[in-house]
Amino acid sequence: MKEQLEQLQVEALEEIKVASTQKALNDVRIKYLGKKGPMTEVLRGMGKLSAEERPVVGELANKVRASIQETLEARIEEVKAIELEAKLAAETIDVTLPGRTTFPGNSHLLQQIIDEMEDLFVGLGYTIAEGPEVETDLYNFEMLNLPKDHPARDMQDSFYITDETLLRTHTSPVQARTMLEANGQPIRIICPGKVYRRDEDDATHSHQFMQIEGLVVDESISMADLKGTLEVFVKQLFGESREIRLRPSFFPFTEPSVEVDISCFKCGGKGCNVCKGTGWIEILGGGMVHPHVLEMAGYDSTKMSGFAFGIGVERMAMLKHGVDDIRHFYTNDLRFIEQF
Ligand code: 2NL
Repeated sequence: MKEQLEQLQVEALEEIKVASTQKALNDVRIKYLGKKGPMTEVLRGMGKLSAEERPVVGELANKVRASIQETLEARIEEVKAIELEAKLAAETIDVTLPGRTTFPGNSHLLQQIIDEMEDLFVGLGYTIAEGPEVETDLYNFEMLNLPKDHPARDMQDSFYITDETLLRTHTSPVQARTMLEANGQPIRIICPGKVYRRDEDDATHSHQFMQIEGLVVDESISMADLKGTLEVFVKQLFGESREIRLRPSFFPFTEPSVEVDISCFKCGGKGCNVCKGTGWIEILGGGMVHPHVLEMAGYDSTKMSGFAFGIGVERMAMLKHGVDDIRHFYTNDLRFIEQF
């Protein structure tokens, strides 16, 4: 039995030595120390031994088991370290390699101007209203005092989709819709968005451009409210020392109508290339909402009045930044876009 135990120890230690994975070592453990293994068998057979032999063999068996156990544990630690090292070697990354470059973007210049205007008017208590770009003849023209065959429709040559639907030529239909929804109640809105006209594209015209229109309807709104509002807006976007000038004009949806100039921000009014020597720059159009427009939208024009104005966003951007061709805004040339 002694020889049997010593033989077992030699074999087990040899197998432990050559096992190179944790799984193989676990298999060795089960094979030699498991319930069905040779150690258990030897210990079971001890009953047959004499009283003198029993403690001697018992002691040896314990030693052999402890030896196998210890060697196994030591080898497991070794194998774990080897496996970890191999894993680390396989997963090595070179932290000195340059990473992938990302380019943080920013808003397009036109969007920046819209954001600036929205912030200002929201601060004055306005709400931002939006609506569809494919509009009906009713909202785009008729509700704005431009009946079918009215000659003023020629000012806004349009892209028709059917006889009754077209790409909106201004954002005013959003205002018409908002007025109808208001059911005769006061409103104060600005409407930014894309509009479309059947223009020949050139340096200052595009078949698609952006507009911001404002509309206030309430009791006793006057031209003074329009002028005061525009003064605040112009000083905020073009500088505190800007002044405005109102000239009579015509729009079918406002009466009276005005065109609004600002004192030149480049020369301050002396005359230069930006203001073409006049000292003034035309910036927007507006006026008092035509009583017929108010009535069509459900207001009692004897009790309520309103002002409205419309601004071309591209024109604002071109003036502010000295951009000489409207097409720069849409061609996505990074040399242009990245300047803003
Ligand atoms: C311009 C002039 C203008 C309006 C827009 C408007 C809208 C409603 C009622 C009355 Cl719903 N008016 N909008 C009024 C006057 C001028 O725009 O030159 N825009 C670029």
